[in-house]
Amino acid sequence: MHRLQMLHFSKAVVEAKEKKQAIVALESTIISHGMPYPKNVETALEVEQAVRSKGAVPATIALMNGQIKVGLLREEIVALGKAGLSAAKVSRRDIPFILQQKKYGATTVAATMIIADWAGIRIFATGGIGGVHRQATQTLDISTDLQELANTKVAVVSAGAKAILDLPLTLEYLETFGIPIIGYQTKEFPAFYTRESGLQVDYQLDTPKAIAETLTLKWQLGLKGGVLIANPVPAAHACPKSYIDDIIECALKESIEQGIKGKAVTPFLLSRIEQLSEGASLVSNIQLVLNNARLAAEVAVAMNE
Ligand code: PSU
Ligand code: MN
Repeated sequence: MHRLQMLHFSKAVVEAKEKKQAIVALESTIISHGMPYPKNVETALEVEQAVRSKGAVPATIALMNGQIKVGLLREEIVALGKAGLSAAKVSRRDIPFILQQKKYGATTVAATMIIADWAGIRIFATGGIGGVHRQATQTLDISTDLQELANTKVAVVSAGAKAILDLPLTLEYLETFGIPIIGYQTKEFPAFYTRESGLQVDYQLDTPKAIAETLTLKWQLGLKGGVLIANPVPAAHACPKSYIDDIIECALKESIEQGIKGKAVTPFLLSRIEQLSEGASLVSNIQLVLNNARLAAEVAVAMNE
């Protein structure tokens, strides 16, 4: 069977394809591993609504019962949110295993990009991509998300990269692999919970139209790979920088003491930061995802024009 026959599109996504409407891909690891239940479900549904509010159709991607789902029903989002950490966190390497085992698989940025590409969806919204971890020189912990951006033809709207990472090394890695970073209405690379990082993006673009035209040119030229669209968290919902930096340091120290490794690192840190900030980081995280969903929808609509 060809892989395209293995994609299970929701009715809403099939209709959107038939009508040639703009579609935005959404990931599911953020639901199962990125936020606690029931906020994760509420947020996932609001993110879909945010995409619709800007005239595009959302397609949340996940693996369920041996199927590759492009577009989830409300009940499916609820089930994945309830499954939480018991769902598999699926990156590139995991896709065939979780399909064969017919388990719930929540797709990371990397896996969602792969499936979005198969489905012909070019724009994808997440919270913050994975990147080069601090201590990577010893642990070699570098998210597969970066390799996927280097290779797969999908643009990812993200509030920069997660502040738990080594952001200067993440930018070096992106540069090495020729992955462009567009700052939306900013010259500064945003740091997930905050708008500022002290680091610069390659290009500031100020309109969804300019972004759409640039993406179209990149791909018309046959330049492989994706683009990172860095969209800062709305100022009203950003965390104070020194406050959140101290909390991140504390959570990182605990992760080392407890020997947290591999794909457990990011979920552990996000949840510890949420506890230590008494929920403040979760508010920022939710708001930045909604903001990314709106921009992704605007870019997807502009690409359709
Ligand atoms: N954005 C969020 N929360 C998340 C993620 C993104 O606001 O939990 C997820 C994405 O699925 C991303 C993953 O691919 O974190 C990164 O995991 P790792 O560092 O293990 O590659
Ligand atoms: Mn990792």
